[in-house]
Amino acid sequence: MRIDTRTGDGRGIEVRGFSAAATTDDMALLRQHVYYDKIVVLKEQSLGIEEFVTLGSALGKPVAYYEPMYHHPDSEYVFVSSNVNRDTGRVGVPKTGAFWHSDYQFMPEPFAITCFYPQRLPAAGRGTYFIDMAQAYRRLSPRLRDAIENTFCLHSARRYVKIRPEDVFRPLGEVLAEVEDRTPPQRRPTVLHHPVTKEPLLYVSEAFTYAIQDAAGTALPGTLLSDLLAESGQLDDTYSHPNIFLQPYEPGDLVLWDNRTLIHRALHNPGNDLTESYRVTVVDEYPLTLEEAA
Ligand code: 7UC
Ligand code: FE
Repeated sequence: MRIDTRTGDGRGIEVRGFSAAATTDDMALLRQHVYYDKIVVLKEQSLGIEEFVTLGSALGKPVAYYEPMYHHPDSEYVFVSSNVNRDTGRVGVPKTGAFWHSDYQFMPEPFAITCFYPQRLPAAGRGTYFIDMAQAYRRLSPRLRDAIENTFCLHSARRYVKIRPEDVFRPLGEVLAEVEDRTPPQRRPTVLHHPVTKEPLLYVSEAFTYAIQDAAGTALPGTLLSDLLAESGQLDDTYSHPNIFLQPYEPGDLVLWDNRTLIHRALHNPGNDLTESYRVTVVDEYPLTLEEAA
């Protein structure tokens, strides 16, 4: 295994010669790089479903996505984003994650690491935009940094939960009530501290964060949240904000990222080229944030 701090077009560090037979020392090293460098790209991989899940298991504990319609038929731990129609029917869900978010940010236990493995890349335009929220926090204006001290945010997936094929003809109100019941809002400090790097992170996303409160639970103005989204770069639809960077994909890339520190937004092909990707998400032995460890 060779770790290259030289980066390709994206910001991730590159690893060549990674093999599924990596030692536990290699895996521990890889995990440290995920936490400290935020993105690690394993080049030239050709893993089957089972090997991919095994890789995830070496980094943490894989979690099956709560909604089975995303699962790969051979493993519930593999989440499939795909617009491919096979003879045998569809697999996974098309155009997932095309909005700023962190995976499972709306759940009680968000993932520590996301392992993303494109299977079929369109001719042009498949990549992932990222924002490092530790950097976004450091770059906040002093006014905003002061204003969010000792505040909390509410997160919900409600705006992005996908309608399931079996829900067709159900009353929308009933479906919405079910979403609230299965995935109730989560309240978290607006600024978290990464349990490994100890860095302060701005923990808000355009897709999932919908309200900000003081410590007593009193609502703070919505403009405070929209200012946070704007300053961190999440309202820039031209993607030219200095906090945004694009990680492009080459065939064989398998990308690992720190899902606490980074938020991401899928860049899907503007046309309807066939595209498919797999992902395995894991939790680690640390709490989401240092505050929870205390
Ligand atoms: O279909 C999707 O875009 C899935 C999204 C609502 N959740 C992904 C996640 O892991 O949080
Ligand atoms: Fe995602």
